[in-house]
Amino acid sequence: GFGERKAKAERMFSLMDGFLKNDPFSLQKDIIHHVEYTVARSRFSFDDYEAYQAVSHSVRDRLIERWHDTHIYFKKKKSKRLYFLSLEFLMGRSLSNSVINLGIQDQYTEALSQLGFEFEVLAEQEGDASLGNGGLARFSACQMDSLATLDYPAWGYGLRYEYGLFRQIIVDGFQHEQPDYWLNYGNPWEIERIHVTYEVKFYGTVEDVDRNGEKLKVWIPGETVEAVAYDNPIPGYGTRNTINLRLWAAKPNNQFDLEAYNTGDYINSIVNKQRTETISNVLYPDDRSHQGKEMRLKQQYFFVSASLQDIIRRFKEAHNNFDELPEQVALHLNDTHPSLSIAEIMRILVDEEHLGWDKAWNIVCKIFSFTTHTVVAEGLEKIPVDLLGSLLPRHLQILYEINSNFMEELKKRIGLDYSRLSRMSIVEEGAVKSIRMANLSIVCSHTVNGVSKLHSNTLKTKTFKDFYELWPEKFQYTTNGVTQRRWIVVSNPSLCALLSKWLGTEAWIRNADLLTGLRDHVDNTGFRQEWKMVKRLNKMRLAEYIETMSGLKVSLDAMFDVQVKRIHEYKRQLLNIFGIIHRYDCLKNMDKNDRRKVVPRVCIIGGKAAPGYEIAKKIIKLCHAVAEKINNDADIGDLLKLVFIPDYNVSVAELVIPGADLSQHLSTAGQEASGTGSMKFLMNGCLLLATEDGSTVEIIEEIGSENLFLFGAKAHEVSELREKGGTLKVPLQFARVLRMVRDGHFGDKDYFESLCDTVEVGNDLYLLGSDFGSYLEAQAAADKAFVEPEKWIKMSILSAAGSGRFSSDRTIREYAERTWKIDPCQCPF
Ligand code: TH1
Repeated sequence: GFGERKAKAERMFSLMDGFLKNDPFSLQKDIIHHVEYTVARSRFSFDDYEAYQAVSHSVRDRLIERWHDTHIYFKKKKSKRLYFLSLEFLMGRSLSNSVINLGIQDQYTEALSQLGFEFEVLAEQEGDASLGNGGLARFSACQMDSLATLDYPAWGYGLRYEYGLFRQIIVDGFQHEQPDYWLNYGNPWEIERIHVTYEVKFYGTVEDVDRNGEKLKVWIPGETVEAVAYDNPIPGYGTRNTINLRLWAAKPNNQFDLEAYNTGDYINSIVNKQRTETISNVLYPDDRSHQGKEMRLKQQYFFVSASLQDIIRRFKEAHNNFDELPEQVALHLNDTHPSLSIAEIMRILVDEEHLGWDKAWNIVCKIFSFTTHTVVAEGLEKIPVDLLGSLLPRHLQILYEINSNFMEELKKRIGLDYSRLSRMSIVEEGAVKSIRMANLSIVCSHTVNGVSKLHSNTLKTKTFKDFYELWPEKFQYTTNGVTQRRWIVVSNPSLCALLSKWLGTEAWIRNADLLTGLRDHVDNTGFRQEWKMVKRLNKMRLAEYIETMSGLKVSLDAMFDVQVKRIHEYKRQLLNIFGIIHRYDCLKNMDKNDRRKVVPRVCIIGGKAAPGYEIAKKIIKLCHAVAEKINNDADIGDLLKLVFIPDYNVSVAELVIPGADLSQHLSTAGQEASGTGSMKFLMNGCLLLATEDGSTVEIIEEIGSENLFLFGAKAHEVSELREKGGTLKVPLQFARVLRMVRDGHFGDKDYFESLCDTVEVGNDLYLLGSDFGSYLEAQAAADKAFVEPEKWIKMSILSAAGSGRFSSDRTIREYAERTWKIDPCQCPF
């Protein structure tokens, strides 16, 4: 009985000798314990990596205690839960983040120094968990941190890719991709749950069955794969709450098919089984573009099916009526990637739970919310009907039925406007008949979120105009954010200390709005001096990194000018490179006297190109070619340097962002849905040079346009400029730079030709030519501000002071209150 089990549990707990203790002495004991028994190294001989492993295991133990308590508490409280479904999470490293959020960083630092180790050195042993591409994936990670910190009863669900985002290596200036087999040395941050498994089915046929007069559809699948859960504890800051990120891995299931067994084809049947493991094998490296690939669809369904089985099982443990589902469960679709969830939950409720279509549909429409991160209609996910029908035949039927019901309802509302009906249909007719995942998500979600104000307006007036007119109340926007725990506390400890000192409190770590308090000190010269020192220190760290990586020595007096993000034409790294060529050209044509007035610059560019994205790869090569020329020109010296930082990822970002004086965000206005990099730079007191796009528009509202360098066409001007295309006047400087590249100033004339073509008059989709003049003016304004250090520092302070709104805590609170309708649920200490 219950009493007996409780007594047993209590006895076991007393055997544990209470919870783990966090004083430096106890920590040392635990670390040494793990060296001996987990890492299995002899006590007195272990290297930094082994020490990192042992330390991580001791941290993991502490996470597990809180993670257990949190889940027991959530269960007891029966509060409504949020399930955050995302195919991508860019978690980066976990060690520093965990000890900081657990509030035991000082104790660990001391414990380790008594053992003869430096905490930071061990933390750097860790490899990144790169289970995502770019902004969307890092945003998911930031949101998990905020969900935990704000005590929301939330779970994240994702895929445990064995190969994360490829490693970028540069050979001869060209990008090469190498596999990121990140689990090679084990992963102390996950908990394998061999008993939490579900069968996921694919292929097969659907049969009509008559069961006691009731007509049923029965799916007879052709392939079964097993999903195994791997749990990743996510600790909140300043709370005991530690939530779960559950990632699924595919395992072949253990039942042999009898036929193979009987015919004696033992080896082949094992080889065939191994194929199923490949489902969670590798992350697709395409950012913002999609191809109708079968394996990608398999991944999506594998993820959706395992997650929903898990969610429904948990729901059924505590409730026996599906009418309660909307009060107990919120499902969030992070972009359309998990949107097969809609068909899957309908299948479960209709085919397995026998609720009947209408009842099921009413429930389903109340539980989904959807965030779209994209702008362009061409970027929206579409799945060819043939592909879907073969992989998931029953789901295709369900999608057709959802669509035909929707079309009927729509006809009643708008009449027989066939062109509008066909635009809004979930099924796209055409050369390749396909399912429009965004339309599906909009139809079934109670809320459709944009990621910035500007993006949301684009959704309402362009991308999803028809839907907005039908359901204006569904459309919301929730501006993105980033977590100050990772982007200040973990990555910039000196700034962290400075902020706490001058704000007189550490409370900003949980409440970023308090950063506005910095405005009170902006005229204090002592404060400004310290601010300057912090920046200098971070520039030093970055300069050291650049030197070890590339051998290049850079001057700390130069302006560190950074553009790091995925390489994309719309992000216009090419505009940056053209600006650098122009600067170089000017320097070459200047006399000694004029040169003395020039602000020295270290231009830093970093980012990965999708492996199949030719133009993006050429941009990387051009960057190297230009760097080669400039950096080896003795005549230029420290006045201009260009560095490409290879393999940009979360941990590199943690080093680069604090060390930047200026950062560039150059997307053609209207193209960047939000942009979250800019928020991280802003928090770190870095000035922005940017177009009025996505999140920048809102940053301006917070810090004032006088504290950043804006340029370029505004979003509402872009379509007109594009139409004028060939007739636009391009500045002479632009034509000159383009000519230099075409003429082979930077070698590889033929190779760069097609790249140059993309920005030629009449062809210049992203408007590099028409924005170039204004870009150079903004750059000149930045130079001018930099030679007045006191002015620059004030702008820097005011940037950080206005960054509070861009904390993901604010984002999550808005989602929780407005969209998910969930309440905090704080586990007692
Ligand atoms: C990005 C957006 O481009 C960026 O503007 C935004 O800040 C970020 O999401 C977070 O909202 C996107 N990343 C992806 C990745 C894939 C598909 C679409 C997008 S949009 C794979």
